[in-house]
This record gives sequence, C-alpha cells and structure tokens, in this order.
Amino acid sequence: MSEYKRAIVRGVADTFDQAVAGYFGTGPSDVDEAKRQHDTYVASLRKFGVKVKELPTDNDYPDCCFVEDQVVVCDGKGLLTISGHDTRKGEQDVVKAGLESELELSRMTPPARMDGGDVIKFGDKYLVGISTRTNKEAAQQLRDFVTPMGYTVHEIPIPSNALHLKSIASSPAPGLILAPRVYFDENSFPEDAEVIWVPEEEVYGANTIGFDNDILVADGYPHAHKALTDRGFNIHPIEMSQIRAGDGSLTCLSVFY
Ligand code: CIR
Repeated sequence: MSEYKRAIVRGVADTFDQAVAGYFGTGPSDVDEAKRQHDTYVASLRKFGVKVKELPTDNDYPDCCFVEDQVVVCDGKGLLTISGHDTRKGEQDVVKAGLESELELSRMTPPARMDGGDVIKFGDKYLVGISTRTNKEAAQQLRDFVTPMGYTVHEIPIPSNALHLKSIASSPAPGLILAPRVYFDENSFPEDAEVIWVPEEEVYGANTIGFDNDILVADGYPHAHKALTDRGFNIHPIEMSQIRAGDGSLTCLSVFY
C-alpha cells in the first residue's frame, strides 16, 4: 500500500488562463482542457487508492489549483507556508479550512517565504529548494517544524531558470531521485540518493508521483519514461499540457497527508 492515502485537490479556476507563468510556458490557453486534465489527474489518484477531498475553486485566484504550495505536511501535522508569490497568498484560507479537521496546523512567520513545490520528502530528510519562491528563513522554520519528529532538512540551491525544486526533480520511489543533471551539482542531493538523470529537454518529465511500483508521469517524455520502465516500474502517463502551461506539474495539484 502506497504511503499516499489521502489528499486534497482544488479545481481549476475559470480564470486559469491568467495563471502566473514564465518557466514552462507563457500561460494556459484552454481552460476547459485544463479542467479535463485536472479531472483525469484526480481520477488517477483515486485509481491508486487515494481518498481525495476536493476543495472549492475560486476564480479570484487563477493559480488556486496548485494546492501543494500552501502547506508542508509531516506525520499528521501541517506547516502553512507564506506564499512565495504575492498574488497567491489568499489561496491559503480554503486549504487551511480543508485540512484543519485532519491535521494539526501551524504557520510560518515572516520573513519566511516558501512554496511547497520546493519541498521533497525523502526518507528521513526534507529536501528544500532555495529558490525565487523559497528563502532560507523558511527552510529554517521547516527545520524547526520537522526536527522534533525525527527529520532533517537538506537545502538545495535552485537556479533562477527553474521555478521550484519539484519543477525539476522528484522522488518516484524511496531512495530514488529523477532529475536533469544540468540544474544540479554533485552536492545537490544527499549522498545516499540514487539519481536517475534525465535529458534537459525532458525536465518536465522529472516530476512524478510514485505509488509503490506504479508511477504517475506526464505524457510525452520518452527518456524519463524509459528510465523508469527499465527499472521495472509501471508508468501511467497522463496529459498535462495545459497544467504545464501554467507552470504546474503533477505534484503541484495535491497535498498528501
Ligand atoms: C505559480 O507560478 O505559482 C503557478 N503558476 C505554478 C505553481 C506550480 N506549483 C508547484 O510547482 N508546486
């Protein structure tokens, strides 16, 4: 049974074509298609046994489907972030309301800024990208939050041509990282990590969600897919083109808890 048992998601806003964008694309062009892709994503989570709670969307917040950025979860507790982008701060109230009956929640305090897209849970470590959205104060507050639960924090500098750590890397299975070499150096990941390097042009394909031997992947990244199937994983590609156009990846669309 996968460690991913429950998740929140939030539907794509009618205003999604105004999402903040500039890394993977210049913005979504087809909101209806983005909604269909989101529906398929939610159905996929359910197919893998995840109990999904759908939160109401809000057209005042074009990026509100990217719930991952608003909170970091650790062993039944949640740390509400301070959004790395000012236009996204107001998304958090609904996320908080959706989780407060399920998790013990606390909040970061200024000057911390963090998007949850910069955080990968990796065994007993939290890998934290220091990016244009996430600062070192936030990494320290996350450290203070997870240390009593037995975890450490490993910081990774993110180059300015990438949005988040998880825009360029993921951990599809315990001990394993999928990422393109060009964004990282030899000290980026913990020594015990086994890294599968994917070609730079398939950077978007590095974002995956692993459910034991089954891995949810974005459609259209053959080298990344082959690297996973060569290792015996079953891959499950879904179309993400319009979500990608809003700079969102698979992991951005959910918070597992
Ligand atoms: C943003 O720029 O904030 C959104 N358009 C995309 C956020 C993607 N979230 C993520 O990678 N965790």
